Amino acid sequence: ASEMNYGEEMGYEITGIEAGAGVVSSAEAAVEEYENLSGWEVSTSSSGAMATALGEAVENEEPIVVTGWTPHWKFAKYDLKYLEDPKEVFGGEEQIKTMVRQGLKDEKPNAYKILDQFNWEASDMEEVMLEVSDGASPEEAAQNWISNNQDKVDAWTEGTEEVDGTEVELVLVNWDSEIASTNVVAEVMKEQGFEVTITPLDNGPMWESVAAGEADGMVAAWLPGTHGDQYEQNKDKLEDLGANLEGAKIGLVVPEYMDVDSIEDLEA
Ligand code: PBE
Repeated sequence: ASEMNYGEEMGYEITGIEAGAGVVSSAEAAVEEYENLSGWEVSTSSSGAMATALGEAVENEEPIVVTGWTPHWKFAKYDLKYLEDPKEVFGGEEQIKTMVRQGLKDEKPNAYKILDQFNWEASDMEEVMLEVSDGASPEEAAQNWISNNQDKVDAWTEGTEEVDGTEVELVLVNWDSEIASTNVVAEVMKEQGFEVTITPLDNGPMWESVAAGEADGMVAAWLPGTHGDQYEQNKDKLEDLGANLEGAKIGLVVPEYMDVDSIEDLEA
């Protein structure tokens, strides 16, 4: 049991992000499943508001529990830890996958091939995220990463031909991780001659727009757990291009200075 009554200090609140995020649904499930969390609530706002609240709490050494995920720059900026999840509500290791609309392969084969070949490491994504969190624009951070990683980019464009202004629409949710990946893919495609639009949506609409063929694709599918429901609902209308990143994870995250290691100990 923790020595301090963190629950009371935090107003029995888990600081969430966008209402449609998988990690928010999982946090709500955790509140249901862990008896010690009865009476707690998951607040929703935005990833940016969560990051601000986390930064302020750390500055004042106050307790906070956030809905967290990896890859994310917050682990490089602050000393944080995932709370153990003995009931496995948040699932295990995840992949981030690329989904495209049906028909893309025939209509825009070069765009399809780049999206299919896009694949990087958690450390790559973190590099871009950190630069954005330090104030760079997503395009600028993406271009910097591209110029330092030309070998990887060459593998993504291998076997493709340059195009002359073919339009591509990518969709994302404005999560820091997806801002990084989507902008890197978009900048690579622009260098190949595509005209790329990035449209931010909520999570459900992001999946539905690709399934409906309104958008060409997305690189933001967290599976098998985080977006499992969205995948089940839309999988018959999508083409799954496989993982673009391995070793992703979601969970409840707290600062290291908090004297608690498990979700079960939050309000013991
Ligand atoms: N995330 C980032 C998303 C997926 C990517 C973990 C905040 C979510 O929870 O749906």
